[in-house]
Amino acid sequence: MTRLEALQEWVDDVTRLTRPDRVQWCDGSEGEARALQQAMFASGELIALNADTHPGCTLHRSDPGDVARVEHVTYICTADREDAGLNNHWMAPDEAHARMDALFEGCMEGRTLYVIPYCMGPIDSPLSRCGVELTDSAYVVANMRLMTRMGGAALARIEREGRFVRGLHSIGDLDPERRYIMHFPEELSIKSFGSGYGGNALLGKKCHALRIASHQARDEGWLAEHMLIVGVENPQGETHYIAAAFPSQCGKTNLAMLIPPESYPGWKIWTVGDDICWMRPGEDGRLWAINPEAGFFGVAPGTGPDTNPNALAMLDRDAIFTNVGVTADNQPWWEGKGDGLEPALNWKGEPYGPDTAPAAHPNSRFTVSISRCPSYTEAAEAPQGVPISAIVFGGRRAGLMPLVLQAGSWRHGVLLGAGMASETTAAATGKVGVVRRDPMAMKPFCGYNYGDYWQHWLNIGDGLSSPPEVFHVNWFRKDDEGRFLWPGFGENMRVLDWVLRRCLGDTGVVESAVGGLPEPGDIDVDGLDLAPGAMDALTAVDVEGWRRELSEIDAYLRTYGERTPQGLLDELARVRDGL
Ligand code: GTP
Ligand code: SPV
Ligand code: MN
Repeated sequence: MTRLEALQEWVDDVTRLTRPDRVQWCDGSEGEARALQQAMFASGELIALNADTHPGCTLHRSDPGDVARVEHVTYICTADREDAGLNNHWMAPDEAHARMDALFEGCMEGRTLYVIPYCMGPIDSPLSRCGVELTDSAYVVANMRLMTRMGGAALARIEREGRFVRGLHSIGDLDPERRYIMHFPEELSIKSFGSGYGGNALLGKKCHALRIASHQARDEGWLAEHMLIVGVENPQGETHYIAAAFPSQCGKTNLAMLIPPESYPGWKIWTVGDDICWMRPGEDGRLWAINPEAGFFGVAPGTGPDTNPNALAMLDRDAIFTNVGVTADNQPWWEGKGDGLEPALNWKGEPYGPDTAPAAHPNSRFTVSISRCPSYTEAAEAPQGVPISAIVFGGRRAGLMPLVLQAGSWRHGVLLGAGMASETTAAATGKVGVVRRDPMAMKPFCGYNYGDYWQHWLNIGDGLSSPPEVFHVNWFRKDDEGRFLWPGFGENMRVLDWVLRRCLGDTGVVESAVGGLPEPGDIDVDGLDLAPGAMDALTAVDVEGWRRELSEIDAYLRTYGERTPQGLLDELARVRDGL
């Protein structure tokens, strides 16, 4: 129940359409969470894990056909098709509503409709935005409770502001043929049917905080991005914040909570966010960022003591695991966990063996509150956000792209972002390992025409007197035998160090046509076991390769026709001439 008429009317309308047995308004309390958990244990939707080794931890096994985002049935429904752009699937709003309402009709019979008021961002921040998700999935409620500020305080803000994003979700019958994720950015609403998977079902995350928010941000003069936010504190106690955009499963969670190598005594890493970043120009001419989320929905495989010890440390209590394996004594298990244990059951609950590997689905995930992260910082709660010194773009590229490249200007930085490409991963259904264009790591998440989006990025820079420096990194370069050239993970600190020294003007740079590169020896490789010649390969410019790359980027940018900003094409021409 609410005193906000518009909200009550919408809940009543949805109740009439979907016909649930009961409606439950969620308050986000402990008691509510415990009762829901008990109900899910009873229904089998959730399984309790080993309470001695993992108190409060649970496992959810999803439908085997519902394990990732589904980009081919994700739509942006704007009145004008052009506004959605080639980067999105489009459907006319009327048609989309009709199709979705037909699916939702009576779909909650025998089920409970949960009303989830949530706030994306600190509850008292002017940068935060609220929404209400209506769902028939208790698993969604449990996840939203960790991922957002959910319940009474959010509802109070919604009632005060009167404006909120409306998200309607049902798992339906999990039939992939009857699965759609529809966005109506002009109405601030979302309709999602037929999937219980994170990005499709936790509507505060990709649907609201990226697709709807990016559209809203363009109108209101800010940015909603697929970026981590990390603070780097030097031994003098000064902290600088970096925002970094890598595509799905390309290292954001890992970079956001890395542990510096031994050669960095006195340095500290502070985690503000690992997936989404909302940034606004401040009165001081800098960009200020908040993490709209309150938890992590992180990739489990590969999370081990050598790669991401901070993540491992937060996963031993009060976490929800989705589609991981379990050991004989019911501990969660995944490839790369490095605990010396053996899986007994795979993610489908089948006895584990060579024929039923891998134990964990490649897109298996953990959900956990950000406050459990050892490198969590209270700065994540600051209403004004944190000032951003550097923006870093990066992708999964076996060849060409160097370890790190610095843009010569904001405009060049926007080109580096718009020219991004990366190998596809298990985060979305479809082929894995195919290089595709993924500007700013937003290909699946930009809620409007990419051409307009790049122009918006250029405009934001024009309004900043102290814009962040912009960089491009690549942790995933391989040698001819397919081995990674760079050790990655905690060692990425060495690159962040160079990035910050460049921001402060404390070190030089080797200028090249495609961007600034580290001077030989300027990236500290003390204690690293690099292959001979690795550093040369990682910092070289392959002129022929870059010619081909730039001509591909040119052709790609031009597919957006009249919406491609002239400023971006001019910048590209400048770089090509320089080569
Ligand atoms: P989403 O949650 O899908 O947006 O992903 P993310 O960008 O947060 O990716 P995440 O940090 O979870 O990493 C995805 C995979 O890449 C994991 O299996 C990691 O182990 C691996 N990975 C992360 N950082 C590095 C790195 O520096 N080098 C290498 N080789 N692999 C990495
Ligand atoms: C991603 O795919 O980029 C994720 C996971 O962060 S999901 O929230 O499911 O989109
Ligand atoms: Mn993501």
